[in-house]
Amino acid sequence: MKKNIKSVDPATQEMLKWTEKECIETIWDRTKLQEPHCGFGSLGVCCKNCNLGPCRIDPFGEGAKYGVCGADKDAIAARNLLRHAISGSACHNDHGRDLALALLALSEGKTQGYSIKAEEKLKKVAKEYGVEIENKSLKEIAGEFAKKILAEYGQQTGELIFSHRAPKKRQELWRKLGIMPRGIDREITESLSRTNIGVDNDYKSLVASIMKVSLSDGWGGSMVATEISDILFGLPAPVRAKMNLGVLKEDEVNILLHGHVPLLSDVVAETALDEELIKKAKDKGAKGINVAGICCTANEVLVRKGIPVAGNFLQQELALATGAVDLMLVDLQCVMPSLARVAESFHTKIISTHEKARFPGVPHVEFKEERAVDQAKELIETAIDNFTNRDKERVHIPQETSDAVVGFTAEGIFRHLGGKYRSSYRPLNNAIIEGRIRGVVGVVGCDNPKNQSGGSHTKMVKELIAHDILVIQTGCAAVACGKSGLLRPEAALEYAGAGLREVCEAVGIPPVLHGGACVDNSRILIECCNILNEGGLGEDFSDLPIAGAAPEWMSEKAVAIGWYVVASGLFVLFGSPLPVLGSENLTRYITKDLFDIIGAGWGFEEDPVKGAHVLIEHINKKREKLNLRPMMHEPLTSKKDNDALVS
Ligand code: NFS
Repeated sequence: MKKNIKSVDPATQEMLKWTEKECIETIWDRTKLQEPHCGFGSLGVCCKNCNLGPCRIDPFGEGAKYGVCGADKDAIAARNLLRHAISGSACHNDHGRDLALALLALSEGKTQGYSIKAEEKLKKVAKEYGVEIENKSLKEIAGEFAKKILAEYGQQTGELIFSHRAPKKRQELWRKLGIMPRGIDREITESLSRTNIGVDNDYKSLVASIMKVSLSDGWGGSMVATEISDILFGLPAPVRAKMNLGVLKEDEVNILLHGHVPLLSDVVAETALDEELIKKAKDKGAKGINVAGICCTANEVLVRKGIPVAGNFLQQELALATGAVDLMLVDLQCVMPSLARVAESFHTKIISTHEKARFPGVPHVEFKEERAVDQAKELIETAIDNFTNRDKERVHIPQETSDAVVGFTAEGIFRHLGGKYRSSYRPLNNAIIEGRIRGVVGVVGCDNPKNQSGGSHTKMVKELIAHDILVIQTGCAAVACGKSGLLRPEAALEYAGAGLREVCEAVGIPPVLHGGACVDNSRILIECCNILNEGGLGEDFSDLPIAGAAPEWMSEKAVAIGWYVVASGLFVLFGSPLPVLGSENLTRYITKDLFDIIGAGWGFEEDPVKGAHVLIEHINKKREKLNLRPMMHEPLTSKKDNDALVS
C-alpha cells in the first residue's frame, strides 16, 4: 500500500493536486499543522471543566496524579467521554425534534409542499404511541403522534416508547442497571450536570450515564428522526444512483445540499424538477439543474430519490474547489467552518438555512416550513442567476463516478429476502443458521484525514464480505464504499465469499446494503430486533452474530452511536481508540468488564484488515455459542488486491 496517499479515491487524489496548485487550503493541510495531536487530549486526561484548571494528568505517573479538585484520571477521562456522548446524542435528538415539529406543523396546515408519504408507517408508529387511529384523518393522527413525541422529549419519568421495541431481556437489563432512558431532554440535562466539578466522580457510574444518554439517542431521537423522515418523505426503496465528484456537471446549474436535516433539502430536490425553473436555467445558458448532496443530507435524498452524492465529509471543500458549484445550501452538523474561505476563490455562493447553525461570512436564509416550496424556488433561482458568474477557465471537475444501488431499510430487507408475497426475515435467518452468511456487521461513521480516506472502510468491508459477512452501512462510510463500487450488486461476484454471493445473487442485492444517513443507524437496531423475532438466533442482541464498526470515526455523534450500540448488546470496533487510554481502569472497564455487565463492549484496531478479523472472530464465537452449523464455504481469498484502487 502506498501509505502517503491521502485517499483511495482517485477523484479526491486529483482534487488534492488541484487545490495544492490553486493554493486552496483543505482539511489535510490543517491536519498536518495540528500534528502531533495533543497527547493529553488523545488519552483523555486533560480537564477544563472548571477554572481551578485547566488540569492534566501525567499518564505515566511521574507528574500530577490528580486535577486541582482531586479528580483522578479515571474520572477525568470518563467525564470527557460522557461530554462527547452528550453532544453527539443531543445532535441526533434535536434533529428528531425538528422532524417532530415539522410533522406537527403539517398537521396544523402550516407547511408548504409536505404530505404524508408513508401512511401505513404513520398509523403503525402512532398506534405504538397510544394514538387512537380509528375514524381519524391522517393529519389528525400525525398531529396527535407528533404531540406525544414532543411530550416524550420533555418527560420526567417513564420510559421512551421506542425502547420497548428492544428485546424483553434487554429492556429488563436496562431497568436493572438504571439506564433505561426516561425523557430525552432529561437524560441530556442530567448527564451534563454529572460532569460539572464535584458531581459524578466514579468512572463506572459515569459510564452508566454514557450508556443512558446514548440510548436516548438510538432508541429515542435517531429513531424518531428516521421514522418521521420516512413518514414525510417516503420509505426508501432500492434505487440506482451515482456517487463522487464527477456527478457535478460542467454545463448545468449545480446545487449542493449539505448537512443533515432533510426538511429543506428534500423540497429543493423536488422543486428543482419544476419546468419553469429548468427553462430559466436554460435561458441562462445552462442545460439544466443538477442537484447533488454532501454528507448525510446527501444520504437522505439519495436513498429516497436517487439524487446523486457528490461526496462525503472529507470532500466538501473539494466539491467547492471544482469551481462548478453555483450554490451550496448548508443546514447543520459536519459542515466545515472553512467552506466560506474556499468559496471565496470562486463564484460559489453558500447559504446557511438552519436557525441553529451560522457561519461567518455566509448569508443566512432561515428555513420556514410554511414557505418551504417558495424558499426552495428562491434559492434555486439564486443558483441559476449565479451560473453566469461561473469562470469556465477555473472549472475542474474530476470525471470519476461510481454506480450504486442504495435504499435498504428494515422493512425492505423483509421484502427482498422473503420475496414480495412472503415478507419475512426467515431466509436471512436461515442463511445465517445454515452457514451461508456468517453474520452481519454495520460498518458506519465518518471519514477522517488521520486515516487514508476511504481506505479503512473499503479494506475492512472487502475483508468482511470475503468472509461471508453481510455488511450494512449508513453515513459517510456508505459513500466511501459506494465510490469504490462496493454498493453494486456485481460486487457480490467480485468480492463476496461463496455463501454470501449465493444469497446476493438469488435476491439481486449488493453484499453491502446502504440504509441511509447516520440517524438511520436506528434501522440497524430494528433489523436486529426483526432477526431475533424471526427466531433461531437467540433472545437478545448480545446473542447475535452481529457487530458494529466505525473505522474512520471522528464526530461526537459517532461516540453516541457506538455507545448505544454497545449498550444494546453488540460489540463495537472503532479504528482509532476513544480518548480513554490515559485511564487503565476506564479502558479495561469498557473493553473487558462491560461484556459481563451489558453483554458487549469496545475494541480498537487501526489496521482495517486486522479489525475485520477481530469482528470475524467475534462473530465466530457468537456462532459457536448459538451452536450454528459450520460455514458452508471457505472464505474468498481475494484475487482483487485491496489496494487496487490506489493508482
Ligand atoms: Ni455521521 Fe453524517 Fe459523515 Fe460522520 Fe458527519 S456526515 S451524521 S457524523 S462525517 S458519517
